[in-house]
Amino acid sequence: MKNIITFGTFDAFHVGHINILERAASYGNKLIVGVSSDELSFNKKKRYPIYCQNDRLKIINSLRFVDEVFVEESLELKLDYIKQYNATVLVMGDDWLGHFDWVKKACDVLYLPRTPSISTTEIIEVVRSMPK
Ligand code: C2G
Repeated sequence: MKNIITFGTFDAFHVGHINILERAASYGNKLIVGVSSDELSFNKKKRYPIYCQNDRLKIINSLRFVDEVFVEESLELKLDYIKQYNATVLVMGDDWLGHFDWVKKACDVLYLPRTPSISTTEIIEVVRSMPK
């Protein structure tokens, strides 16, 4: 049994999120996803997500290649989550390259290439710039 763990805000859910979750799942038998709490998201991005944490959890939990979800309360708790969920691989997009190497004592860490040309921030900007 190989448990894969990954983390993210997954706000305004888009194909880049699907791609990383689908690829993460392909590395093991079980995919566990830590979805950032609204407070953690605010601390990271200095704005609250468009979708509240319960809705973001519900969306991620409904995907066929996701087995379990939980609320990620802090970036510093990564090692505790990895141990709690018996994860053998941590998968993150390469915008986080090197950032979580400190958990390598507990599991493998894989940084996968991000899907180009799409992000929640870009979606917000496009919608904002649309004529009323
Ligand atoms: N992602 C991607 N391609 C995109 C956009 C996002 O592969 N075009 C990936 C990110 O690299 C990340 C995941 O999708 O691995 C979730 O992205 P975000 O929702 O932006 O998550 P973030 O706020 O960076 O949270 O503990 C770490 C985090 O909580 C990461």
